[in-house]
Amino acid sequence: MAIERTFSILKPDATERNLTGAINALIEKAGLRIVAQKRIRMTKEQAGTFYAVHKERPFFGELVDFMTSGPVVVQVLEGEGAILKYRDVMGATDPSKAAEGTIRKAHAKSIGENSVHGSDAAETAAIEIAQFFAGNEIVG
Ligand code: FUP
Repeated sequence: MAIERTFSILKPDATERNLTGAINALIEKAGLRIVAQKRIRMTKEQAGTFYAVHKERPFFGELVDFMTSGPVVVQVLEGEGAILKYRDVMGATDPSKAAEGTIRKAHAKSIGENSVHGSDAAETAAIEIAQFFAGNEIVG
């Protein structure tokens, strides 16, 4: 399996509860390397662009409001098969369906406030990383 990069967000429900370190520990324990990281406050425009694929869904407005309600930590993670590996470490979108040992099982509050985002494919990973990081901010 090839070395990949994926895009991660620690969402406002996680930063609010001071879980950045606890979640980063699970990421690193899984063998993923945090090769870029910054704490930002997302604008509504950034959140709308990021979740444009969900624009027509009933939860879109709430999702943008939530993602802009507090600080987030945006990250680039690197490792063998990083995209699928991080999806495994995150667990299911709905925390009541997430497996034991996953970030969402341990920390997510609900399907909306579910602590983390991770890219779902190589194409989206590249687009998402480029939305938040310049090339020289990523140090592998
Ligand atoms: P995931 O890839 O696991 O983050 O899940 P999706 O891309 O399906 O959903 C993106 C975000 O939309 C979720 F993290 C939270 C929000 N969402 C809801 O609020 N309600 C839903 O029913 C589905 C998703």
